[in-house]
Amino acid sequence: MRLSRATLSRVAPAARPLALPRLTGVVHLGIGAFHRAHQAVYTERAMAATGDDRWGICGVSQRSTDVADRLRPQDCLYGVRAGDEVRVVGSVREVLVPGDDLAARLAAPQTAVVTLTVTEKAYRRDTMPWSGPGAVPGAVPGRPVPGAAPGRPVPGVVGRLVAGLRARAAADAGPLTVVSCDNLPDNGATLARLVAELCEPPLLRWVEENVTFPATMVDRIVPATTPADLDDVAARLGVTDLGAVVTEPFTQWVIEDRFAGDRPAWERAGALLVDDVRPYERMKLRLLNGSHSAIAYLSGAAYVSEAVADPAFAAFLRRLMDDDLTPTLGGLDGFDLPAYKESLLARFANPGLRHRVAQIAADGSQKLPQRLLDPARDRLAAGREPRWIALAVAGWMRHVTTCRELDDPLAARLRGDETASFSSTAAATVRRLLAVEEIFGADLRDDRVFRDLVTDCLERLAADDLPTVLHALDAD
Ligand code: CS2
Repeated sequence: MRLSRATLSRVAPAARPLALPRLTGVVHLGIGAFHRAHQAVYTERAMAATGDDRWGICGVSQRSTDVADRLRPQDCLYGVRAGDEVRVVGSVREVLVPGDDLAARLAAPQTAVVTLTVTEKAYRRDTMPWSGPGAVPGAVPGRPVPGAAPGRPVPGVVGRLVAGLRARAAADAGPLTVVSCDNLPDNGATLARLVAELCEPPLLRWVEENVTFPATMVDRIVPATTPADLDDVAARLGVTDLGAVVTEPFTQWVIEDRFAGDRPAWERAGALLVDDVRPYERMKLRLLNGSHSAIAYLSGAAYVSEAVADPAFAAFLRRLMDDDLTPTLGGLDGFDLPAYKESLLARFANPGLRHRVAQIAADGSQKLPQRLLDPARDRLAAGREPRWIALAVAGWMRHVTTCRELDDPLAARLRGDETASFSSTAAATVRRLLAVEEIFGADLRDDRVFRDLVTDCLERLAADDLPTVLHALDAD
């Protein structure tokens, strides 16, 4: 028996949805496991706390029909298991797939908020219509893209969003708040800039007057769902659920309080609305995501929990956080950073979460800059040697040059001629990869101290096993 509104009565009362909305007020771009375990849960809780049932979610898949195929037969209901608790979430009302009329949803007057979890690479400037391999002839920023039409928007998430904004402006459907929930610094302003580049002047004026792009920090560890997870959730719910997600109990959402119009009462669901998200965002991107990337490229474990179960590796993560990352954080007066760091290690150690390091290792070119390279810059500017960051970056370089299949939008360039071996010297590899300016910028490419640190670490990783390398670096 499949989960649906009709079969909800078979689910234990405590596991039934907290709210079943009547209207759709939110459009979410990128309805993957993360959204279903994060914003969708906050939105449902907000509706339950206030009784305001206008905030159903229209989820949008960017590329495949997989989520729609799973959720549509279930009336878009799905279970979230966090620790030992499973509950069916009721906030999603429909799922759109590529080709569906997203612009009409964005132009609907009852849509007041758009949220996005579309991963770092959707924000790449070099995929805009006037640059990169997919460039459209004659395309320039600030002019309609040649060939683009309401039914045929510019490809990419930002292109589809702009087509929706154009439809909304034409329909005079009122203000809209667009909330980027991706792990990027200044995610709101970054998205606003990309949107502006795709808008012709009259549309840009309308956007400036009617649309805001608050910044947010989102946090919840959500591994990709496995068949075993689906079996487990089905056993707990008593019905089959092909849309289930398994996550951790911890969840956090900090949102810049800059809304253009109405919104769900997310603060009633535990979200923090603040004037300035940056201190939180920096702390999370550097300490949590930075540590995650270090685990992905150095530990050699298959799962995050296995990596941190090794005391020597956990000690390395502490040094990375304490010596190289924490000194780059500010504006967190009164916040208990030592406790936050310990809580991160405890979350990573959670044996109930089967979080594959391969999931984190993907798209390194899009993740390293904000997680590890910006803090490296800060340390270098302070005259310090960020050796633990350098070790993680060397681990990434080893990964890039030796892993069997590199899952990264810059894969072709990163691989270069060095296929699957340390055929060249560490120094040559470091020099070649540091020259990829989209990742390292000209400043880190030309920074002798940084280059020497990374080269030293890569040489050590090639010569010795990780415990030996960690021990030697610690003793230096
Ligand atoms: C992870 C994040 O895959 C990754 O790169 O670092 O998805 C991480 O699990 C989340 O940001 C946690 O909030």
